[in-house]
Order: sequence, then structure tokens, then C-alpha cells
Amino acid sequence: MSQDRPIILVPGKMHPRVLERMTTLFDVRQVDGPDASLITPELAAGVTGIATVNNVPSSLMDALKKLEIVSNFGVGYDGVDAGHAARSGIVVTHTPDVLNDEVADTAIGLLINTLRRLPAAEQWLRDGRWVKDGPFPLSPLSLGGRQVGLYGLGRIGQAIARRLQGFDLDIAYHTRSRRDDVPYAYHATLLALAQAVDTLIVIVPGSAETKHTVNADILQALGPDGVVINVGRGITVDETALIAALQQGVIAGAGLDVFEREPQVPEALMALPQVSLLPHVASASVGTRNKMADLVVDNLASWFQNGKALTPVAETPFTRRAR
Ligand code: A2R
Repeated sequence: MSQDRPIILVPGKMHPRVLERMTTLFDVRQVDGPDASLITPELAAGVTGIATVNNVPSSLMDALKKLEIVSNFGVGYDGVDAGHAARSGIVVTHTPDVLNDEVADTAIGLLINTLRRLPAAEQWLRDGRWVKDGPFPLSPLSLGGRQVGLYGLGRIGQAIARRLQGFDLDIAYHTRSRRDDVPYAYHATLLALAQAVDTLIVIVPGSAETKHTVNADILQALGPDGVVINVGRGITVDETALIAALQQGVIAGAGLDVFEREPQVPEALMALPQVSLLPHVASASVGTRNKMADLVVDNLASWFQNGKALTPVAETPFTRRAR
């Protein structure tokens, strides 16, 4: 390896396309996980960049004395301590926009699967029960006529809303700041949104501010026809409160792609027929993951070649020279 090539650390698993492309540009080093105790003196003195799948604690940044950039695979970067990076002059990048359509499509699929119980209907067919027992039971819920509330109306939330418009549904939203470029009803609090709708789609980032905000009060406000769809982060929904609300009929159903302790999914959730569960696959197609992989590498390449990241997170807007 050339001495001049930036040394990029990969602390844990990484998409193969990122590793393959990085090998042509950088001196790539891999360790088992984002653990500062795995950092040798050579890495501590040499690493200038990290490529990660959303897992870089402040202790790892502190262990790498020359670290300039953390390039995250994913739009959500709740597992990277971006506040600490900002204070340390380290730029953090992520992969916005390239996954909007995929995640929005999955959100619509999950919504319909939840309401119409399509995965269970397919299982019924595959298990031979159509022949043995007759038609699959009618679904208690439908999509038509639903009042949909989006908790989050950023890049992905707007892509979901555009799709929902095609189903002729009423759309409302809650975010901290009202948007003046959308035709949807705004609610200044999550509770007011939940009172106004029967279907809540969660697409906010996971953060200290959003943690467990979808709680027992919000579920109560959605009411007995209420359905919660989460394609944001598991931490935003209080899973214990959700399970209780489903068990007691406080709401009618839930569709979840994300969970509080992935890959662990509570048995109590799996036992509920009114719930549709996916293993965090919203962006997980070959094409979309390749685009995300390219943006991870392109951010690193642009930083080291031009001194400017392509898609830095809001907390770290600086250029290489201005760090
Ligand atoms: O609150 P605003 O005006 O910044 O709107 C953002 C909203 N949001 C919140 N809404 C209410 N309470 C909060 N504490 C709060 N924090 C953020 O979430 C905005 O409408 C939306 C985030 O949009 P973007 O930053 O464009 O993110 P994107 O690309 O739509 O992805 C959302 C999340 C990722 O962070 C991953 O966790 C997941 O979807 O893939």
C-alpha cells in the first residue's frame, strides 16, 4: 500500500461494494467492532477516516488522533455521536435521498400488509389451508377512508405522503417546524396529530428527543381503529406500551420494520395476528443498497480529493480546510 493513501478504518460489518471500491482508493483496515480497545498504536496514529454502518461511539473517535471523517452507510446516524464529532472537528456523512423511494414503497407495502393481513393470507395458501379449510378470514381493516398522520415529513416522509395521495387519503403531519411547501394539515404536537388521525406513520430520526414519544397516550388518542406503522427507528415507539395497547384493543394493529433491540423482536409482538413485522428491510434492495454504498465511498473520496464532503450531516457542515 502506498504511504500516501488515506487509511480508512472499518470497525465491524460493511457492504461488500464499499470494501471493494475503497480498496482501489484507500488503505483499508478492518477491526471486529467499534471498540477503542481494538485500536493499535499504528491505527491510532494513522487512521484518517471511518466507514461504518451507524456505530461509532465518541470513545472510538477519541482513540483515532488523526480522524477527519466518519462516512455512515444509512441516512439515520443515531449510532454515530455526531455532537462529539462536531466538537472534535470531525465531519460525519450519511446517505440521504438515494433511499427515499425504496423506503417509501416499503412503508406503503407494510401499511397494506398490516391492514389487509396479506402475509398471513399467503401463509394460509402455502400451508394448504385454502384447500383444507376454505377461504382466508376477511380482514377487519381496509385502507380506504383512512386518515393518515405522518410523524416526520422530511425527505422520506414526503415521498410516503406523495404515494398516499394516490390512494385518495386524508394526510396530516407533525414535525417541529411547519412546512409551507405542502398541502397537508399540520399539527403542532404529536398528540394533536394522533387525535386527528387513525393511522400513524413514524418516519422521524431516532434521537433523545423522539425516544418513546409514541407512548400509551398517543396510542390511546389514535383509538380502537388505530394503526401504527414504523419505518423510522425502533426507539421512537415505546414497544412495551405498544404491545399492551395491541393486546388490550386500544389500537387495532401495527406494522413494524424497526425495533428497540434489533435483531431481537419481542415474542409478545410475534404472537399478535394484527401485527405485520419486517426485519429492517425498508431500503434493502440490491440497487438501493448499491447506491448507498457508492455514496459512502464517494463522500470519503470527495473529502480527501477536494476537501469537501458530498452529504455531511447538519451537525458537521465544515470543509476540510475550515475544520
Ligand atoms: O422537526 P423538523 O421540522 O426538523 O422535521 C423533521 C422531523 N423531526 C421531528 N419531528 C418532530 N419531533 C422531532 N423531535 C423531530 N425530529 C425530526 O423528521 C423532518 O420532517 C423529519 C426528518 O426528515 P429528514 O431529516 O429529511 O430525514 P429522512 O431522510 O426523511 O429520514 C428519516 C429517518 C432517518 O433518520 C432514519 O432513522 C430513517 O428515517 O431511515
